[in-house]
Amino acid sequence: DLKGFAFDLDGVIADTARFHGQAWHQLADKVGTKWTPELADGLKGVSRMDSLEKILKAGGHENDYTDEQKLALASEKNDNYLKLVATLTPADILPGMKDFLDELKAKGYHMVLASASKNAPKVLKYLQITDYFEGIVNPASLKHGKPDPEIYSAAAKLMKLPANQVAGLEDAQAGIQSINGAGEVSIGIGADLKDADVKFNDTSEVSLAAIKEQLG
Ligand code: B16
Ligand code: MG
Repeated sequence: DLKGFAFDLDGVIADTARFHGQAWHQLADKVGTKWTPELADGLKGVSRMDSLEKILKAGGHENDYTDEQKLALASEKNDNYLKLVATLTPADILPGMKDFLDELKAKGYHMVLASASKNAPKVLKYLQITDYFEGIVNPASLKHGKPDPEIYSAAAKLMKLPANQVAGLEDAQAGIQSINGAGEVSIGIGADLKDADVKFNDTSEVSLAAIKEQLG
């Protein structure tokens, strides 16, 4: 039986992906990489420095910058991202997710955040939902990002639960792979997540009953 839920943040709790997208788009223009929907999609769930590398590579610029210059580019992107994120309010919680959090809390489920974003604590604060979570996996403590299972294994550990009692919610393929690799139940939100154990088209469909129905 499921006893705990690990949440991805971007694309599951709030649409911060559009802010990441805007800030990376600005950076892509600056380094001369053409911004495409495919490039944007490939950055979902990917860490800040790995995202930067992907953008540089897409334009053939991976050898144009020193490590120090790359850190400066990443920090410039983050400054722009934080300005956008500061506009978030509780009204920006994705449809149905506040009700789902309330349902889990009322029924005594464990809840933690398994986001690759170092800005996750700030985002939760702007959305005013920090208190729902008993912990946030610190992405800085991880050796490998999604799709590696490490972040979702760490989430189960935070809740002191065995993997088979944990479900993870994700909107990105890399995240679903991470959950599956950790041996947890994967809940995919959005099209094209064929490897997810439970599938929803969007957040408004997510509820305990709907999850249990699909699990059979
Ligand atoms: P930051 P998630 C991920 O969050 C985003 O999907 C990804 O686009 C971003 O690059 C990554 O966090 C790192 O974010 O620069 O704020 O540390 O989907 O795992 O919640
Ligand atoms: Mg995500």
